[in-house]
Amino acid sequence: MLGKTIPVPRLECIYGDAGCDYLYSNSVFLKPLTWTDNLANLRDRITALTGYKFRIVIGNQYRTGTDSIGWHADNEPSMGSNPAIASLSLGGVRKFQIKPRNGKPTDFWLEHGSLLVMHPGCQSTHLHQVPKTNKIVSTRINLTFRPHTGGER
Ligand SMILES: O=C(O)CCC(=O)C(=O)O
Repeated sequence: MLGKTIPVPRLECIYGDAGCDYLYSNSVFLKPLTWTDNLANLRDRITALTGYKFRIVIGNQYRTGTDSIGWHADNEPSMGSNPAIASLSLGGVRKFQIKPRNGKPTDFWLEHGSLLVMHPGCQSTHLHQVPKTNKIVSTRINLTFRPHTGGER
């Protein structure tokens, strides 16, 4: 992380094609590990389902209800304009909220095995988050499969 440790309220990792480095919030730098067979298999199955190609996957682990991700759009330039993002949820159920930039949120309860697809354009018009909760929740893992414009093919 550019020589600095920046705490995020969840655990994070990245896998992907060589050279597809990822910088977000102008401060958190992630360097992809090589695709594992299982992750590459999931990537290819999701591409077959959606028609979208992916070059990186970011993993988030929400250990307890205190772990979260705040309102944001996934609009980092390294994904190109209007990225399609496919989000696979595993483990505990958490509330996912999405809202137009100046609008009211809609809630989804993302269950184990659910695949949420944010189609091109969504990141320009909408924000999303997984809020903290006081409820007892099981650990959840989320995998977001994303495009990338750089790196080696
Ligand atoms: O955990 C989720 O469902 C959302 C993850 C997310 O918004 C992100 O990785 O940018």
